[in-house]
Amino acid sequence: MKIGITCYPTYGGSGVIATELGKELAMRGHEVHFISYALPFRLTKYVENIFFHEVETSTYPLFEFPLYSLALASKMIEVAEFENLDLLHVHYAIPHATSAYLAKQIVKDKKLKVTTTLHGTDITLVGLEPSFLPLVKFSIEESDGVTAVSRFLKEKTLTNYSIEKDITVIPNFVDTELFKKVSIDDCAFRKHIAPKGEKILVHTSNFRAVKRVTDAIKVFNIIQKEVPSKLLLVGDGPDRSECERLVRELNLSDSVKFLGKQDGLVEILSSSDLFLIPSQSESFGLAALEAMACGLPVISSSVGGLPELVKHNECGFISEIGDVERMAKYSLDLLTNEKKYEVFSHNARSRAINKFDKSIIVPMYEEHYKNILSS
Ligand code: GMT
Repeated sequence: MKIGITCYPTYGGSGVIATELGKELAMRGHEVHFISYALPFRLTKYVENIFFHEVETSTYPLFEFPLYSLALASKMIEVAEFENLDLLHVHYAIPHATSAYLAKQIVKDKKLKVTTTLHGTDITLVGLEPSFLPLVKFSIEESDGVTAVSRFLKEKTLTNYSIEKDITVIPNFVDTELFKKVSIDDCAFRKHIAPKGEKILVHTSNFRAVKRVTDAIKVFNIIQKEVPSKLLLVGDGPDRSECERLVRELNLSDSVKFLGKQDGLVEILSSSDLFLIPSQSESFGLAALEAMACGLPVISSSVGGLPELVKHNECGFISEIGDVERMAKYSLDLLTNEKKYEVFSHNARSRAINKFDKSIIVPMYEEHYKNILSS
């Protein structure tokens, strides 16, 4: 198949999934054309069968705001016609599904199909803004296929947008051959962070309000009073300053490390013991899946698609949003009980391999494409 993929190319789960999917599809012999304003950040090296088409927005003085959605639609038309695409697969509904709808109406060859993958805040937050809602609803309804990354997100979409549409649930996936614990025996990173053999907790996110990163710090504050430990905060975003303030206020500057955006996630996860994800809203929780693949039990809130990923009392623990006391209690339970920790760690990796490995999920997308193309 010849597939056009559009996603946000910067840090973020939807861009990661779109890029890894494109890479895997190319490995399986499909021709993949990424269409976006920048090279997706996980597309770091040349891969046969993958092509990148940059969307450029013109800067005419009259346009106070860049016309990205229209520039994207124009590029989609150009690529679809010139490369003879079978389908456009857009990740994150806003504005990609709308641009794709426009492109589909305009391309000369009317066989072009469009499928939209709903990822999270496109449905649960941004798309619900009254001014956006009708546009998002229309663009979803007009897509030839729609997928959602969890059962939770599917239900939310059907209810919140009063849509009667067949939505296929295709969960996030991970390459468990890549995301696996690397030997930490001689790991300089772990020694540097925890020279006295302290436990290491880790949280990775884009530091947006929905991630409740301050809760991760509050959970850690309780834990470190009982067990010598360190907290690694990976990523960056709007709430980082507030988090830094809280860390100073709680006198935790020596034990909480802000690492910023990082590429070497596998080494960081391999050096850590527990993953914290206390989100307010999380349609799936790709960051938690990557941690599980590296054998980290997960302490999470009970929102969105997280309970579909984290089996409570098997590969982690789930608590109510904001219940930092309980999250800390669960964390301490695992950090002070080696045998239990080993079982949870093993369960976490096994679940990632058996349910969410790329070899299981990518064929689901191929099947989805076949259904759309034959409809
Ligand atoms: O909403 C975000 O924070 C970003 C968004 C994205 O586009 O990167 O993340 C969403 O998509 C991921 C990939 O499908 C999911 O794993 C995340 O759970 C989801 N985030 C939220 O629902 C908050």
